[in-house]
Amino acid sequence: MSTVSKEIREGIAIITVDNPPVNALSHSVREGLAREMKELASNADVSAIVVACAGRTFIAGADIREFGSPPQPPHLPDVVNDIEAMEKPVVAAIHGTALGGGLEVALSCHYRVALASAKIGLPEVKLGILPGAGGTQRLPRIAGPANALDAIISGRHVSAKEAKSWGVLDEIVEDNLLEAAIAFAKAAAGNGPRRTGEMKIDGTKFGPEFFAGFRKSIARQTRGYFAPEHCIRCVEAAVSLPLEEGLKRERELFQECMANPQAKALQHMFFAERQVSRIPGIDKNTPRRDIRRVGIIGAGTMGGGIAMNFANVGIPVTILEVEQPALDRGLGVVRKNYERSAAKGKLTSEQVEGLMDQFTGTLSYDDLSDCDLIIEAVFETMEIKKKVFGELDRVAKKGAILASNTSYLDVNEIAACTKRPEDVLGLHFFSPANVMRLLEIVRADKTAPDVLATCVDLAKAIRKVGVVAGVCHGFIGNRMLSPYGREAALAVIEGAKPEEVDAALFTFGMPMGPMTMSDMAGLDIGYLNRQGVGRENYETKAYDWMDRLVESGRKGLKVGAGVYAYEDGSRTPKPDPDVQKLIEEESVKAGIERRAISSDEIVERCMMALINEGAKILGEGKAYRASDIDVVYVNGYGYPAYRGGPMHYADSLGLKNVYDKICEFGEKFGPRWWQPAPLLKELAEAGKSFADFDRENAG
Ligand code: 3H9
Repeated sequence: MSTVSKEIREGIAIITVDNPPVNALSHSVREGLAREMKELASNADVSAIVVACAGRTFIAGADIREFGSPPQPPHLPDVVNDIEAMEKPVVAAIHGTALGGGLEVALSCHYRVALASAKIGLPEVKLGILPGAGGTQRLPRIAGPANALDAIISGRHVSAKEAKSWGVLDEIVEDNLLEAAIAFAKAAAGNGPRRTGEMKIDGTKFGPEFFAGFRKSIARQTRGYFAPEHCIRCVEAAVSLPLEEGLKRERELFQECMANPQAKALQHMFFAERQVSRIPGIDKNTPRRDIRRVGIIGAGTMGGGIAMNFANVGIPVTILEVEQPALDRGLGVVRKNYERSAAKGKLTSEQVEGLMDQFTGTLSYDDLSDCDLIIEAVFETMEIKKKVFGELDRVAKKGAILASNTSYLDVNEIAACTKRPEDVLGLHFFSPANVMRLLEIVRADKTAPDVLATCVDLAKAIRKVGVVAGVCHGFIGNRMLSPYGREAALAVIEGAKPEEVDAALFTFGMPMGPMTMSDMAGLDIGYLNRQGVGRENYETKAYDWMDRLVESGRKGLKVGAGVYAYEDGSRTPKPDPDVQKLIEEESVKAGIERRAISSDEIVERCMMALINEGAKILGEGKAYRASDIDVVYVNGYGYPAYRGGPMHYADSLGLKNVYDKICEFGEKFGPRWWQPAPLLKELAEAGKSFADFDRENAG
């Protein structure tokens, strides 16, 4: 069956795209649109045309799955040019999301009618490319260069209301979209086409200063990314060149983006994020449990942040603390967070009150008896966690899911202290829990499939990206962080300055270096970890200097001194000569002859350590796919998405090269920390990649 069909009603042709799930512009859709336009141009029975879509959305863009293979004609830029060139008015009927190539099709139509719930956007930049079918030329013409730049660089979804205020939409309707679009087309039939490409921009208002200011305003958020600058150059072309030349320029810059490795990496991330919810043994027939009320144990920063996620989507929360002042403080912090959003205009004061109404505070475990899911976010020791789970086992209703927010501890051991281990799992949120997108869902040995399935769905419902991990020390993210941090700390004791280590990894693309990150998290956290379970992971001289810092009271940013100095309450790290002296003393004590260490060596050691641990996790089955590990690192640790996560980055280097490098480090620095992961060795020797592993193991 064709993905594009046509019906003629009283002189109006209705072209319907039906290409589930999101009506992407696959080859057959482009062909169908081109075919119908050609036929309708000479069809004397038709005076106007409506382009609509079946299913849940208007066209959501080019078919990203086709990007890997040579493009097949008709090409999208030609299809949209043909639509715009029609002599009969063409009206787009938009519901759901008109994104990327979908919006480009809509912009090539002469008018646009949309449902009030519809959204439009040009999210190509998130895929490492730019709108390549006229979007960068037509959107500035109709919405103005400032709005166009905002949309193209942010890639955000713009509401119908805002899009109408930009002039992109002509009419918004609450329902009966198709009828409204047909009526619009009938009324427009006598007027002829109104072509977006023929609209004029007043270039005098958008000179070099405007663009320089814009570049400056986005420099921080787009650091390291290739496509944004190319997008801006396209909009500059829209302002200064006639349509045809602008389109040519857009084409050239589009090809440059497509050829850049960042496009591949970002497209990998797009699909990786959509893979995470595919869990072997679980499908749509696996039963789910109803989650109507959530209980949270602990109203600290973590507990409060976790609770906000549920309140935000209308799930009421009972939050438990041991003492009233701690409970009041916790709820006070939640209120402040919401009020801060209100001050930024993101919430009204009524909405703040509505959200706060979702919270019930309690000091009694018995009040958790009506909760369907209870998450503990208490102090990170096994003893305390076991006590909490003992209480939960006593009060929780039958079938309630019991979750621990532990970041390192053994969830099997926690589950075993209840009489219902099948209801127990880990839900590891990342701080600040109301902001960070990542959620590690830790599947314990006895976790029931319906418990896991419920939590995977729940992650989506609270707008998180939920990645399933197996039980091991630190799960996926923190387990990998450990060797990464070790190499960074070793580089310091071997001769690099902390600020050199940070600069090297910041330049690589990390949002901050590991030293600054440790100061922010609190050096005492790592210190405590090194004394506790899993201490064998830290048996190295790497941390001696950090331990001494903690013992001398330098616990990090919160006390104004850590690896760096933070003068007069400043949050800006400043190298401290006292710390440097201490480091050098520790080098002597450890018998290490300090040497100059290049940024390349710092980055290579940290990255190879990360990749090798990732390969171990994958080989042990603690992550289902390499791409899940990439999702964890990009969403939980700020790993540059444009490198596609550590495992994709390894693939881009070639696994043979990665394996050889790790062997080389083993010879240089000793085998203790540089045993190549067996899976890495196997893949490297077979000439395969982590992506091959994922493909071969896809369930
Ligand atoms: C572009 O247009 C370039 C042009 O400017 C120039 C060309 C010359 N292609 O996200 P979901 C799949 S670039 C192929 O879970 P939701 C997705 O993988 C494109 N497949 O649903 C998933 O498959 P599966 C610019 C796509 O309701 C299924 O559809 N457009 C595409 O949460 C459902 O997706 C974009 O970047 C695609 N374009 O969200 C829009 N889109 O079930 C990208 C989705 O096998 N898409 N799939 O895992 C989205 O943002 C969301 O999918 C959308 C729906 C908001 C539409």
